[in-house]
Order: sequence, then structure tokens, then C-alpha cells
Amino acid sequence: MSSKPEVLISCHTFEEVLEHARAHFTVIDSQNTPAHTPAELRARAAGMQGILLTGTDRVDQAFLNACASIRAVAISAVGYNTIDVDACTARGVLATNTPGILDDTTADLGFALILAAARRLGEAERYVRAGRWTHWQNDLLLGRDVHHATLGIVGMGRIGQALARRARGFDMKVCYHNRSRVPAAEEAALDAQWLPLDELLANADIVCLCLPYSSAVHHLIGAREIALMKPTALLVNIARGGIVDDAALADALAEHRIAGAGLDVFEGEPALNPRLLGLDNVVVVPHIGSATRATRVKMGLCAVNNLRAALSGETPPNLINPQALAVRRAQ
Ligand code: 8YV
Repeated sequence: MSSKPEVLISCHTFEEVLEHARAHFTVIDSQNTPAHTPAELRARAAGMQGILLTGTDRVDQAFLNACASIRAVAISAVGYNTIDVDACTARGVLATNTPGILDDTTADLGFALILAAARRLGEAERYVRAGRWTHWQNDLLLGRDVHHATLGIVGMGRIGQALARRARGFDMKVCYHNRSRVPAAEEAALDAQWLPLDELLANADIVCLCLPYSSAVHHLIGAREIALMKPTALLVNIARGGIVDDAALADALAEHRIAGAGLDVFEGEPALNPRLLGLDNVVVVPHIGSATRATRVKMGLCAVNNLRAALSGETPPNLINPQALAVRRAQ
């Protein structure tokens, strides 16, 4: 009788995901482990065949060196910048992600941040909670209109497109920047105009980042790019920390060179640039783009399915590194 593969789940997960995982694997869970240091993660994954990864846990060279028995890495996320994919491929380790499932949930949060930043909801909430609401004031907490504003979407993949569809309901004008233009029929259906990045930054009332992180887009939005934005504009980041130079953003917000920001992701999160916390014109939330129970459960189940396929000799549905299959066959 063949024994089940051993798998580490690196973060807390939901009962239905655990149950599904236990049907296929011998599971080491992290229900009582809020976070791992890299050394703790390596120690717990040693001897396992698979790892289901989330959050800030990283599978890098050091991890793969220490955990040579790992054959598959399944991240419960669409973004996989915490995985050294080339290092996995070189060892024939299959890496998978969970695309598609979280597009609408993440686009919802994007819109929530657009509205919160434009209508100063963070400030307004702090104002009421502090007991400062004592009398009617015509000019109290005046915000900016989202309806009929120009939304500039950077990264027109599935999440960017879901955001563009929402913008239609607010009668917004949508422009976008993407390395390659989306097919003409989709562009027409989304009623979105492609612009070079600098032009988008200069024209948009709200710039929303929806692109995946790679070293090529590190600090894509820095001091120079922020300087191109209108003084009335808002920047929303639902993509990844590191795409925005957070220090340059804090400078611009402090000097009111742009009007505000809504941020779900940060450089070096969960630690973030402390200057951002001192500013009233920024709404900050702790990387909750996909955080509804329904979506996070679906992501977890999808990651388990990917891991099951990868560890039973099948090609997983969401394989990031198909080249690893040839490396594995040659081993
Ligand atoms: C994840 C995300 O929940 O999918 C992504 O890329 O940013 C979030 O939905 C987060 O990365 C934790 O793994």
C-alpha cells in the first residue's frame, strides 16, 4: 500500500481546505503557527514532498537547498513573486498558483480603496470615532467625485479588466497601460483606451495598479512618475509592494503633490514605511485584496488540487513552470 505524500501547509487555513488536503496527503498544518521565520519554515518542511504556501513565506534557493525532498510548491495566490521559479525549475520542482479565482474579489477591494481615498473615508471614520463631530459644516471632509472621473489602470490582466467593468457603473472614462494591448474586441467591450504609461499618469484622476510584480517593474512608480500625476490625483495599489517606491510616495503625499492614496500592499510588508501611517491622505489596509472567506476557501482548494496533481505525476492545472516537467523526466 503506497503511503500518502507528506505536505506542509505554511499558514492557517480553513477546515474544508484542511479536510480536502488530508484526503490526499499526510498534512503538517500551521493552525497554531501564526508566522514562520525562513529558518522555521525550512525546519518544518524538511523531509516533505510538497508545500502549500501563502502570505509572506518564501520558497527560495535557501529553502530548496534545505528541503531537497520537495517536489511541488503550490501557492494559494495568483502572484508568485515569493517563489524562486527558476530555482524550482532547475530542480524539477513543479510550482503552481491560483489564477482567476480572486479577480472579482480583488477588483471589489480596488474599488473600495478608490472610493475610500476619494471620499476620505479613513479620515471621516477617525473624525467620528474621536468625538469631533459636533456640528454641521458645509465644507466638512470634502472629497473628490469618482463618477465621471478618469481611471488609469496599470496592468490590464484579469483583475484590471474586472476593475474596468466596475468603472462603467460609475460612468468613468477608462484608460490603461499594459505591455501589450488587449485584443481590440476586448478593448472595445471594456471601453478602455491604451496609453503610454507617462501619458496615463498625466491624464488619470485615479491611477490603480493591477500588474504582477517582477524585478522589471520594481519602483515602476517612483518620484519621476508621481511627479507626472495631477495634484488632484489618487494612487491605488492592489498589486504588490515594491512596484511603488513607498518613500517617494510618502514624500508626495506629505507635500500634497498628489491628493491621496489607497494602499493594500507595501514594500517590506507587514512592516511598512512608518511615514505613511502619519499621513491623513492615505488609506491603508493589510493586504486583504482576496480576503473574503468564499474566495480564500476556493483558492485553498485550488492549491490543494494543484498539489495533488503535481505529486501524483499529473500535470497540474495551474502549472507556472512547465519546463520543470522535462527536468523532472530527466531526473
Ligand atoms: C493572497 C494576493 O491572498 O493572490 C495574490 O497574489 O495578493 C492575495 O490574494 C496573498 O498573496 C497571500 O498569499
